[in-house]
Amino acid sequence: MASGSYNAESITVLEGLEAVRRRPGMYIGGVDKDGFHHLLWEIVDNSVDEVMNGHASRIVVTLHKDGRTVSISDNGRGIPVDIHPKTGKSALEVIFTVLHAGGKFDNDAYKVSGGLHGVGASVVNALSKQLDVQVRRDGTTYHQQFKKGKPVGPVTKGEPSRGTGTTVTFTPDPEIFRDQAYDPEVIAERLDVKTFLNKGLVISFVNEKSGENVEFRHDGGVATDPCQTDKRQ
Ligand code: 0RA
Repeated sequence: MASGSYNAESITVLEGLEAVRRRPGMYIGGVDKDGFHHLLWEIVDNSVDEVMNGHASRIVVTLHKDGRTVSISDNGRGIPVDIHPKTGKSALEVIFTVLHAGGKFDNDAYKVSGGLHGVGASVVNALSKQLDVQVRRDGTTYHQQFKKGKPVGPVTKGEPSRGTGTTVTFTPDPEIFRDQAYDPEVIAERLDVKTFLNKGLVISFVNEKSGENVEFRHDGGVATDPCQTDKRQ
């Protein structure tokens, strides 16, 4: 079946996106401040998984000047961009458009300990005015863009790149979240807790509104408890 044709698969994808947009509360709890921030935690958690599985060491979260657009970057393996045999679509597109895509992968390569990558990514995408994914792998840069969860075009190959990793940039849809904006203090607190709970995790927070740049790390994770630190001496 030709990719992009109007087949059963694309109808299911569109129904999934519509279901999320019609009843966002069913997927993210609500469209208030918590729901708005929940979108960011979903994407950060995918990068945290990549770090905790030993494939990445750093995450950078950027709050852009508009106060609503955020980027989450990691130096992991990069989301796979190979074409999924059954759909003729890239793995990236499936992860970002199929509800619970993680569970639908029958390829073990996409299953990782501690969960499945991509669960939640399609929900964030469906609720975003715009979402861009940039993947660095195989010495090159791949790019795909979505609006309200629908791909604007296929994955395209861009400039050569050193290293590997993924950057997701999204703006929550104001039709769904009205006049919400990201709260830098809420973000900083959450990222700090994440690095406290995950040993070795380093997260930078770049606030382009204020010009501040903070690095969160708690070397030794929960084991930095002074009682436990003492026992090692
Ligand atoms: C599945 C397979 C592979 C990478 C990822 C998922 C992946 C997902 C995310 C989400 C945010 N950052 C990520 N980085 C990686 C790699 C499979 C392979 O290279 O063989």
